[in-house]
Amino acid sequence: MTVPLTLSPEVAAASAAGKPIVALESTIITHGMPWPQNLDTAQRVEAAVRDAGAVPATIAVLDGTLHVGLSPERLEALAKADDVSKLSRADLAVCLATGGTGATTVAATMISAHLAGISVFATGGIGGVHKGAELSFDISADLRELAETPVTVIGAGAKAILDLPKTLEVLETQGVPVIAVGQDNLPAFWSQDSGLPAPLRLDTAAEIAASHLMRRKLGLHGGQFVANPIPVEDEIPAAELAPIIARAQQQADAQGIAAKAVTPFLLQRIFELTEGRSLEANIALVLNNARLAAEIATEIAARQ
Ligand code: PSU
Ligand code: MN
Repeated sequence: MTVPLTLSPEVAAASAAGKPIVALESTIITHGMPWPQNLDTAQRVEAAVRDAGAVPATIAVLDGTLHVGLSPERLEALAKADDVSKLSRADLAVCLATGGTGATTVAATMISAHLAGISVFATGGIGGVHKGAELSFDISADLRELAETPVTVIGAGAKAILDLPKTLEVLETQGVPVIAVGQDNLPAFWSQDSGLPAPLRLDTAAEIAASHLMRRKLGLHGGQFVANPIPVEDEIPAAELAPIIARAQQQADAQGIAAKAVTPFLLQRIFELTEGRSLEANIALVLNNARLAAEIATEIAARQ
């Protein structure tokens, strides 16, 4: 029995030629953004990767096959569908074994990218330790995946809906390098600055690529988390967002939202409470991450 894995023709050709490839997740399309901005963003992110000289590989499970690289038609169908499962590490095998369809989270996208030989993956933000985790135990499987699977993940920090100090503690315990790009503090997704010092700082794509390859030489399991701050002109300052996030969290608690539903619920409520501004910032930061990921993938390909 083999893994039902299909590379798109473009990704297969890039892979055979040793060209830089950037993996992209699909949960952000199906659960992280509303239609039609989700499709428009997914297309623009792919274009941003291409403009920076790399090949995009958007990843999803369609009818029991793990697709690495989606045709424009498949991407559009996925963005339009409203009954797609959210697949993390725990869900991937069941979905594939039963012929299901699902969108991959950061964790499942890392697993898939690694299977396809892709080292670099761009997203918006990673999952982390939720506020109130001391009672709910809600800690994203993304953190454990970063400790396990050797893919460099570029995000704009962790979402301010999370408990950021606890998220950093878990990443440190798991031995995951958290690298802020070009600044000392950890960025906080919609905001440039979380107010927390980042454990590590690097300033160039070349340094991040060298560090990725050094981990491989050392035989270390797991990936790197690269926290790339949102451009200043696109950010929503943390102080402005804090009361909005608190309100969204209260509503989630009052409605008993739990498990997989928490992140999509909070993102949707924050979208409504900011009258769409959070989505605009989210789109800008994903594009920014796609560009940096393409540079890092190019640096890694040049050194191999
Ligand atoms: N970042 C976004 N939007 C999203 C997510 C991240 O801007 O929708 C998704 C990612 O797929 C991430 C997931 O892996 O949320 C985390 O979900 P959970 O907290 O349930 O592990
Ligand atoms: Mn969770």
